[in-house]
Amino acid sequence: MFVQSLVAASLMLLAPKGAVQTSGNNPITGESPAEFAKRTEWFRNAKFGMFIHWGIYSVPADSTDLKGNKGAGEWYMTNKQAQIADYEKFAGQFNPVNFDARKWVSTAKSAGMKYIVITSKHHDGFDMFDSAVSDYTVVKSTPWKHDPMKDLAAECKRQGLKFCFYHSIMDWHQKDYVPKRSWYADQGANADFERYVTYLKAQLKELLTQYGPIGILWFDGQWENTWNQARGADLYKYVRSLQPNTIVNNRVDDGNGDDYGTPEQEIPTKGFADNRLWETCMTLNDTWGYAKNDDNWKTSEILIHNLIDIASKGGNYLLNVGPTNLGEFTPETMDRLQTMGAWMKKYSASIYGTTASPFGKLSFDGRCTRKGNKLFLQVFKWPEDGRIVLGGLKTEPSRAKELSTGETVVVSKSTSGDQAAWAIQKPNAIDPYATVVELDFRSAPEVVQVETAVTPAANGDLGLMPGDADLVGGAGVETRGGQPNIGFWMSLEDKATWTVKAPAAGAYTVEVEYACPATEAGSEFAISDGSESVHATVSDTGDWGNFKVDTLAGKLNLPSGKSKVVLSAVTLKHGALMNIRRITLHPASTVRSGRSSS
Ligand code: FHN
Repeated sequence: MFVQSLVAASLMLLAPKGAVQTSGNNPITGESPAEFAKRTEWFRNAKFGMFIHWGIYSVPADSTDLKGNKGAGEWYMTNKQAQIADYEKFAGQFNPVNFDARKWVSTAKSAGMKYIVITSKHHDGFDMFDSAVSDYTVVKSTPWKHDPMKDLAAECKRQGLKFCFYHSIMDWHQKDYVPKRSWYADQGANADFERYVTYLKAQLKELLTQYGPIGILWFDGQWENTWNQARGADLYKYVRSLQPNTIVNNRVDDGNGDDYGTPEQEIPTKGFADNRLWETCMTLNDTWGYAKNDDNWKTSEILIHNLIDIASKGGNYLLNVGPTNLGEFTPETMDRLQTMGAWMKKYSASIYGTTASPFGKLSFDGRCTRKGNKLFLQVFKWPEDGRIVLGGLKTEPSRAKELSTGETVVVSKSTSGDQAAWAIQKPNAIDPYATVVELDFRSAPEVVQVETAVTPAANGDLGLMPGDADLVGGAGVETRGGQPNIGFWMSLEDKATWTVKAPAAGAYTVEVEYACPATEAGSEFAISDGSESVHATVSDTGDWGNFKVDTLAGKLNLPSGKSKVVLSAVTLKHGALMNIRRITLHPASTVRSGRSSS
């Protein structure tokens, strides 16, 4: 979840920025919104891609640092504070004799993925392509002596997937890149960063002229002080000058001229403002580059629900694979992608080419996507009574069917009396991950926003969950241990607000399920009912994924009916507040006369 380096976290704070190509012309190229829409149409429709982090770091395949903490496999040089000469030895051991481009691309295609973004060069500076300006390459420095990018570009063309490159601006190997790693003997006294930019552009020219059409140039590693928005704008223009149709992500440097946002390891609560394009990139386990010590694989259910959730908010899902040093996908990778592919085979029409749900929070456990005059309801879990209620829909569907079988689904006016609410009966054909109901309309469905509220469980508890929160700021929902939590809480401006509906005015005790490592503990937070609040200091739970439950001192007083409960940080002692899995309001035994609300 929360990548162990604050560096990644700083990316989170930057990710939503960048150009908005839906209003004015691109400030760098002058491209109009219509031209931008045409260039990015395939990306908007694709919704699902494969990220591949592959390099010589797959030889040690070790994501731990010198203290044994788990990080990311591709950060081996930093995790181990390796000298360049020691790390270079892995190039001589990189011999992926089982690499099979056709199998890799077929696996992506069968999973329902429409594009592949692969690391041409990661921060370690090792080139996984054939370069005339470097000897530190897969062709010149390994016993394999082969350029896998040629094979993958050809296979993507043959199988109809877009071929895209990841390229790191930061380079821990190249002599002219600065800043140098602090443990290096050479601190770059003779480095010439302008010469490095010339080298960077020379390699980008090779990538953009030797491998055919490149769908996306996925930049990364733009956060160090030698890079800036002016350099980013220059690089954006340079890439587009070589391949005008290539899409460039915001990590070229989050300037005023990039094409889309890249939230990482998290799914924004809502889509980006102004219809800005965005793509969540995420690992299958906890590391991008293969690490034999990382077995924290996400379940297929989480992955399928993530794909649906992202599509329902108008984004793309870039799901990462870390191939081994032999050039193979791990068995867990194959298992997850095959399961996702089976679901997509049934229901991809509810994902590809769709736009975000027109609804606010739904009253059932599921999501919605839209395609013209159709709405698709992806139902994760059917209630005991076998029906869901869709509120806020003023237009009656002309037809409803289960998408994979065509079975007619019964839709009737909800008995709640709400003219915009419809009861939808569970079909016979149910999918274990998510069943999709297609609603057809003779004209564009009219939708009104319905505010949903958290209502009490049978025992009177009010359970405030991450997915029900209205999040403001950089905080976002991610998955840990198979359950959602709010993470990336990096600012005093961040806020989580729940709308709750209490049956009567009353006092509630407050219980918080949270996680925080010792290095980040000590911040203070408050939970407010609008007039009073309870405060606490975050204590150490051992790790970002090690959750514990604390009951806070004090009580909240809720009025009968709807009201707001707000979580905010009072102080941030280090970089982040905590991860929050759940806040539970328990009715206190003593009930005070409370305020009433509408
Ligand atoms: O530092 C990299 C990391 O290794 C990985 O490549 C991710 C993928 O988005 N990007 C950076 C961390 O934000």
